[in-house]
This record gives sequence, C-alpha cells and structure tokens, in this order.
Amino acid sequence: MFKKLSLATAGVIASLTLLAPLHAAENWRAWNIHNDGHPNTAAMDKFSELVDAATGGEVKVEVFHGGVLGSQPDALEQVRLGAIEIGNFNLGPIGPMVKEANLVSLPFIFKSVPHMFRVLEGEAGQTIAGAMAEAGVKPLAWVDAGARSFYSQKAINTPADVEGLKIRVMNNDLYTSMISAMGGNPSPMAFAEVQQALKTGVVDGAENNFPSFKNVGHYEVTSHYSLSEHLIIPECICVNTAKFDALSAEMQDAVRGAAEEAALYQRELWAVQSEQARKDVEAAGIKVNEIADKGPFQEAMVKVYDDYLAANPDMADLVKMAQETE
Ligand code: BDP
Repeated sequence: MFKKLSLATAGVIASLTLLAPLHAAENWRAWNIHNDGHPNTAAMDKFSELVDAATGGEVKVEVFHGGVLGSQPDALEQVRLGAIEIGNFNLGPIGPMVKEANLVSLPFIFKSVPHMFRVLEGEAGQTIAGAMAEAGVKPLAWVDAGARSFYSQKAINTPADVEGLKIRVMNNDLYTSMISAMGGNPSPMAFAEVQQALKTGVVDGAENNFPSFKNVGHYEVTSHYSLSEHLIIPECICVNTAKFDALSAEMQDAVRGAAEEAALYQRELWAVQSEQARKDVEAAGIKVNEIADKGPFQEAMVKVYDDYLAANPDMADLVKMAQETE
C-alpha cells in the first residue's frame, strides 16, 4: 500500500515536473486604440506573433484593440505603473508626462515624415527615448502616424478659416495653444468621444491622419478634409520600463527585435493603407483640399513657439537639433 501510494505520488510529481516550464512565462497585456482595418491593429497582432516566436513562448502578448483597456492618457498611466505592460502609443499624449517627448508636438517642427524619422534616429531621438524610459514608458520602436490635418464642415485654407471653430484636440497644452493661436476654440477630448461630438455639433472639427479619420467614422460626420499637415507626430511600441528591464538580456533582445520588425511592417502597411484611406473617404464624398500656402499657419505658430520656449527654456537645444537635422 505504502509502496503503491508513493509510486503514484512519484508519477504525479514526475508529470508536473515535465509540464512545468523552466521559467514562468510572462503574460503581457497590450493596449491599442485602433480597430480592425487600421494598419496599427495588424501591426500589433504581428508584434504579438513575433514576440511569441522570438522568445519561444516565454513572453506572451495579448493585444486589446479598440481602446477597451481605457483612454490613451489613462492607459499611459497604467503602463507607467506596470498595470498594463505594453502598447502602441502616440507621442502627443506622452508630452504632458515626459517633457522631452513634447518636441514632436510643436506644430510644423518636422518637414516631412522621413525628416521626423531622421530626427528620431539621431541625438534628439535618443534624448527623448531616454527620458521616456526614465518615466517608465520605454520606446522599443518608432511607428509612423503620417501627418495630421483639419476636418470639418467647410474647407480650411487659412488660419482665419479656423477662427471661431471649436476644434477637438488630443490632451496636450501645445495643441490647445495651437488652436487658440489661429483664433479657434480648442476642445481636448478622448478619441472615443470625437465621432459623437462631431455628429452632435459639440465640436465643429477635429484633426487627424487619413487612417484614423476613416477607421472611426469621422468622415461620416464631416465633409471637408484640408491638408494643413500641421503636426507629424510619431508613435511607439512602448513597454513598462521595469518589466522590460527584468527580462534576461536574451529575452530583451528578442522582444526589442520583434518590436522593430513589427514597426517596419507597420510602416509598410501605413504607406499603402493611408493612401487607400484617402481614396476611400473621397469615394464616400469627402472633399480633400490642398492648402496652396501654409505660410500663414506657420506664422501663426511663432507665438506658440515663443511662449513654449519662454516657459521651457531647457527645450531650446532639442528644438534646435530638430530644426538643424537635414
Ligand atoms: C490617432 C492616433 C491615436 C490617437 C488619436 C487621437 O493613432 O493614438 O489617440 O489619433 O486623435 O491618429 O486621439
């Protein structure tokens, strides 16, 4: 009897030992604000697959799309605290928590998307990445988010066309200053609320890139998209710094490599799908207008820069670095 029991027990122990992995697997939750059909949703799903393969299943990433884990400012706070491990974040809402990240939220700071990536790949980008990591939100790779332009019920060609309009912006004082400097009324609001606000006239307009304009149906409740391209804000795949640092060096390389590959995939998808999104909204009736002269918009921003640099003189070097990057 004793012998039988101990044999059974030994069997149980043996099978448990066989089943138990050498290291406990990391199960990470990833935040994504976008829905199916948006390039970043596909890229985040790809990231999850790549992490699984590269870490041999030691790090698992479950992606929650559609912002179901919370608004972007809330989710960023969760990542900082480690309650959510990772996500695809826009640097706009990171500015209020990481001063250096606000460089990218200065209107017209970048000449083009390639220029923005060159700045991020240089010293300015390293400074921003270091400050973000220190704040607890470590960027593993940069993601394309194109340029943001205004949309409303009328064409916008000059800053005077913004005068008196209530325009939704993301949560960042630089964006409220930007709209005020054009004579508009800024209305900071969570992304999830914008469609309804446009529909009911709580705001007269908003600003975003083509994929987001299309993906959440803002094109269904506006009629004109005006190519002001006043902001070129990068995004990241960003992880809670402590969780990442707790991984072995080998696993860190694997996760970072997966993020870099997913970001390259995202940039390819972005190029194709942002063109397509423009065609789709035009086919649905949106009138897209070029702005012949963006000079007056840039001139209106001089005050925004002056006020910002007067309040944040320590940002002058970063601004200069970006402006001097070819
Ligand atoms: C989209 C960004 C997303 C922002 C959203 C917004 O990808 O991260 O939350 O704009 O305007 O383009 O809030």
